[in-house]
Amino acid sequence: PQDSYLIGLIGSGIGPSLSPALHEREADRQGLRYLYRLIDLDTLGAAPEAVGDLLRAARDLGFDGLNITHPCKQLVGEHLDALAPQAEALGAVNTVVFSDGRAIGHNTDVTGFAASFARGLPDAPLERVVQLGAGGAGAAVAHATLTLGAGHITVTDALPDRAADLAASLNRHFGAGRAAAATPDRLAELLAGADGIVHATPTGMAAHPGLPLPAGLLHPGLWVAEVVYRPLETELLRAARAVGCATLDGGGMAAFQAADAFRLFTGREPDAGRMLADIAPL
Ligand code: SKM
Repeated sequence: PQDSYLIGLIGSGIGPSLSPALHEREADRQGLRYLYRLIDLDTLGAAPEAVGDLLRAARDLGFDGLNITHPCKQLVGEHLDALAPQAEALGAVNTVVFSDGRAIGHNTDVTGFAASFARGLPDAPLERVVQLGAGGAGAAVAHATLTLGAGHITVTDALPDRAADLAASLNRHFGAGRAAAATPDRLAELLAGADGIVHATPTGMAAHPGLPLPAGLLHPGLWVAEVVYRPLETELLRAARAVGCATLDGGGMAAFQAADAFRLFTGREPDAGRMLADIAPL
């Protein structure tokens, strides 16, 4: 196998991304030469639709692979030669591998959340799951949760159409009756009978402080899985732990999606546990 790699991230406003450090540190520990560069649409003054041209440029200039983030994950697919099943099912790509002149799309947000959940909440009951948030991250984690064997998932979103669209697409993919959409005013009733909550809205990030639901709806019979990882300890996780819920922070998804991408780029096995340990101090 080769021993030097050039990887990029295409997206908007990606200056604070942890990906360069996560990938390069793991590569350093494996003795690989590995550069992870930011290709920021904002810096380039480029529109999201430029992702196709940027992808071809990166391939032509010798990049081995790319991560793709907001707002390009759903735009890049049409520029690829093939899609792995997770990316095809979701209609979103976060990892592109160049090999023999072909560009193959993958989605490691799905596999990353699944790996994090399996590791962090291995015994969590999955009969009835409530998910807050039906945006890009929400679609990925809902796919992961149903792939992990969740019986039924109810998705809420401040935009009711977005929740309905995600539920419809989950039912098409996983079978009728596996998913439903609900408005946030039904959360009390939904959570009373649920096994756990997946949180996939931006609330709790530094720019969107606060709780995504009334704290009084949390009860000790729920587990709570968070997608936000900056900060690692969100107000939701603190409130959930205070009432006795088992919790999973967002660091695992961040680390495991990077680990899965690293494996795809290099063909080498990353030490995902070490990558996870890198997240907290970053
Ligand atoms: O899916 C990931 C992507 O691989 C990298 C990333 C980042 O570095 O900000 C965010 C997510 O979209």
